[in-house]
Amino acid sequence: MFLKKLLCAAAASMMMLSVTAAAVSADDEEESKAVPLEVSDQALLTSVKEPALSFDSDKFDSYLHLTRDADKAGISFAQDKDTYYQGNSLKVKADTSGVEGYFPNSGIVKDADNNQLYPDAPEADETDKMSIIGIELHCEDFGLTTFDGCTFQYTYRLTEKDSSALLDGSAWVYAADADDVRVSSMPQQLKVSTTIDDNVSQYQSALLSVAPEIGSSKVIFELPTVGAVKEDVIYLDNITIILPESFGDEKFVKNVDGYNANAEAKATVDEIKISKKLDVEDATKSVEKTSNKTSPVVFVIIGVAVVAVAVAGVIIFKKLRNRFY
Ligand SMILES: [Ca+2]
Repeated sequence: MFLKKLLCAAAASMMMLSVTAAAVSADDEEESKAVPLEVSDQALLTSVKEPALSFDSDKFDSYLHLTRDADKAGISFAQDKDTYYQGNSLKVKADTSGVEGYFPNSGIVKDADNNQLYPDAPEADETDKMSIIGIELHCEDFGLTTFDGCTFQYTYRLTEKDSSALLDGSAWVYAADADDVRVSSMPQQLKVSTTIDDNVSQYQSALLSVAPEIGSSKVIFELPTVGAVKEDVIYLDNITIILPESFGDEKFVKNVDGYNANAEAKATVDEIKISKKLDVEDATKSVEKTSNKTSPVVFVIIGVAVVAVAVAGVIIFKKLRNRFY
């Protein structure tokens, strides 16, 4: 009996050991995916901030890629000269009768009552069960070994009409590894701005920070198209890639597609929001200033009163003088 128990205990510890070993090797595998951030040529960097991708010339074409399942939604992209943030922009279109299956962020989409819309959606790393539809950037195109630790600053335009083509009215941006597994802990959600009326020509600015040492090699702009769609889905402009502080002043990835720095940049939604707020503050201040000052009407009333008193005084004085003299 004792021997049996001992054997069982030994078997259990062997199992524990093998499980631990498997976990350690899985961890090693995870760690081995992250490579240090290096640039293949220092000349690819600049200390002057400029967009790595500006979409101002047609050279941008070789720096953009369609995602794994982009063809399922007939995703295509082209330069757009009419609706831009600065110079020209990128227009992404979809042409599909519907896409089957889940999208990578289906599991975090909530309904109006804050309940998960797709509780059975697969986990983020089960990419083979999901359709990844959209466009993506690859680190090697910009001479980088990884996007780990980099910050992406960009502008996007999403109209009410265009967003209706997307699940939850949203596009999602996140860093992924070479196997399309999302490595950003949370994807960035791009939605229509509800703060202004003009979503038609207005761009919003966005910032995506990729955490260090997570093994990212691409940034995916995911466009989960739903139902039959044959229209524009999103516009992008001026994608700036900023390296971590450890790179010193030379931390911006140089423009690769012919940036037209002389083209006038429009104000983004966020800038308009800020300036609107300032206007309100200024208005409040001027109201406060006015209320602190004595109104001119008060001076007029005082003036009239003084004159009235003076006139009354003169009349009384005259009457008294007539009585006594
Ligand atoms: Ca541009």
